[in-house]
Amino acid sequence: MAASAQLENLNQEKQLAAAVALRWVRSGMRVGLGSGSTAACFIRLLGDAVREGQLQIEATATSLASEQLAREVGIPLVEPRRGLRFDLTVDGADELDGDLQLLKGGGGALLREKIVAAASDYLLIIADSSKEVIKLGQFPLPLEVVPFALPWVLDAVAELGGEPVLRMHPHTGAEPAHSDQGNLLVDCHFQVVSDAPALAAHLKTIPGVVEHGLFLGMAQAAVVARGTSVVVLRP
Ligand code: ABF
Repeated sequence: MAASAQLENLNQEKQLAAAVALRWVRSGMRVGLGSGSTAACFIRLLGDAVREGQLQIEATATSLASEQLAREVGIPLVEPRRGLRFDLTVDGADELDGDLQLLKGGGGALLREKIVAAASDYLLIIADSSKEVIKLGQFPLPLEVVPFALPWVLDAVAELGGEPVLRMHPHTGAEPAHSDQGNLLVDCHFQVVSDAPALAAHLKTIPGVVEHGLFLGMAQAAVVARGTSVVVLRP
């Protein structure tokens, strides 16, 4: 299949997964808004429902990009505050395995995504069929890293066999990319993550690693579009 046709199919899958995920939303909910292109499909559809008066919700976004989109489509936003919890968070993923263990952060929003996911009663993942994997790790595992710590983090990840690569700005490629928090992003090429809980625990011990992209035991369900059909996966 031509690459353009394959890309079109994936975009249609993203739209389909986003449309099905909208069924989880009820008026009165506080909703966490994910990041990435699939989550953007959901945000646009949610904005339509809010503007048409079908849903009354409040939301918090997991990235400045998603926040801007939410404002554009008319979704009322709430700022983080003590005691704030989300009834539902809808977010994408780079990889998801059969146990709904996730690898996230390809878009660089992993820190806010994990913060909002941890404050959510229900995390629903939306994905196209390309995200389903047997084992996590073929997609490089992102880390958010404090700039001062970079050299030592690169050494520590290399010792783990993770082949660390500092993420460069996607358009210029001339300078490092930065997260919404102003930190650096390091992509770790493990190829296969054989023990995700152990790796997750180890990464958090490396000084200067703010967060990693393994989301383990956090998702309650995933809506995955496979062609023109949709499956709902649960751990
Ligand atoms: C986001 O979803 C990120 O964690 C991840 O990178 C992205 C997946 O990208 P897309 O939906 O654009 O395929 O939550």
